[in-house]
Amino acid sequence: MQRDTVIFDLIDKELERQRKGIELIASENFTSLQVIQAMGTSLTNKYAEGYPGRRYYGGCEVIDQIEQLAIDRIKEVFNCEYANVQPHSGAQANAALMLAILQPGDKILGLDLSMGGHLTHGSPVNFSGKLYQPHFYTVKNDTGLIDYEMLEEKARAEKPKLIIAGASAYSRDIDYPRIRKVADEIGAFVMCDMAHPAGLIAKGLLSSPFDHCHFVTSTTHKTLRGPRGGIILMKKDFENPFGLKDLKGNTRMMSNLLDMAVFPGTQGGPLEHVIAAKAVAFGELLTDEYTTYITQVQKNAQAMAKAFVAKDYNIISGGTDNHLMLIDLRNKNISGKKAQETLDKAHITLNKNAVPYDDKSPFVTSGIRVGVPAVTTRGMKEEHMQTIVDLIDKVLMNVDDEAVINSVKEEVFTFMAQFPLYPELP
Ligand code: DSN
Repeated sequence: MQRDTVIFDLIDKELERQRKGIELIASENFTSLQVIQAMGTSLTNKYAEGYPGRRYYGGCEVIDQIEQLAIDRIKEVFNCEYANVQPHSGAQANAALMLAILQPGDKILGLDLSMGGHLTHGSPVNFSGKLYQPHFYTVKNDTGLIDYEMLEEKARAEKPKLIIAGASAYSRDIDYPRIRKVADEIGAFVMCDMAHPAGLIAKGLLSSPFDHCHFVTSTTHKTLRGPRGGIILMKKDFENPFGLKDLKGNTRMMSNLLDMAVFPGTQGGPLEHVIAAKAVAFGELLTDEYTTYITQVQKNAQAMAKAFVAKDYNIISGGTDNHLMLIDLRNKNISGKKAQETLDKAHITLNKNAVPYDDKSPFVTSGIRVGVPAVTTRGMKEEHMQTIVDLIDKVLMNVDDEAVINSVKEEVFTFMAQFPLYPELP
């Protein structure tokens, strides 16, 4: 077959874009080359519906070993009893989890999307807000911190079946014991969606949700630095409280309900080439090299936050405990949209983001979200964060000056040339 040069040329262009620019999207990262290599393999050819040792197709003896290694490694990373590595994404992981424990119309309580939450935590445009009855807690206007009093009040008033901890634009640690306490009081499950800070949790740099949440979900491609995908974890398996039994009359364990909710509940054939790449990344998580990396992520985020504050940028909550920060640009008279679009021209990539109590629409927004996992993978240290903030500031102070934006772009290219990305690739 003729090589598809059209697509491969575009793939080369995308790699070039990634190499030359400053990547600050908080949910992105650069995997190792071996993670990419595992994905581009013959494993994509294989159907393996089911789980290791209990598949619906023949020829799964190799696939079984790969998937089992992925399971074993991620269980070791988080010291937990149960892992399902098949969810195609974080959203799929959350969908399966909710399918396993909720009925349509059941109430759920999560952090409002406009306050830093996530679509799958009850947004009306998402399955979670359509199938279930969503209720929300917020962050406090004055501190930017989660309003735990409101969470407790809503929990007691609405008695949701599920309380969701976790966020996609929140820079502080989370008080899981406090959430569990009110959940126990009303008989609710607690899940943590740790998609963003998972890597920091893995290495003890943030509080662990595992002892306090019945379920933990995550993506695998953010701070965990694996391929795009999702996982569902439980520190301890337990008997399902719904009285569901298997064909032999034994009460099914939650692990069994979760497995069934992923397949056949919400997915078909697992992406075994991605699961192999997850296994590779999970192996990397167990190394000292990864611990050094993720520790540097936290240091870089703090250095960057300090540099922004020194230039009078308003960081929600005043700083960061994790890998990201949310910046309110209203004192700079620039919208999030304008900031994102102008920074893009200088090859500095980040996303516009609503800030708490935003008066602008989600398409415009008053803020930007900035994260350091990707630039830390490129090898940057605290001192480089100052350079990045200087470059961002230069663009944002000159949004209508093409000459300045172009000169920053050239500075970005020169700066990034020091930090090679996939030097083994052409
Ligand atoms: N889209 C992801 C993020 O950027 O945080 C969340 O799913």
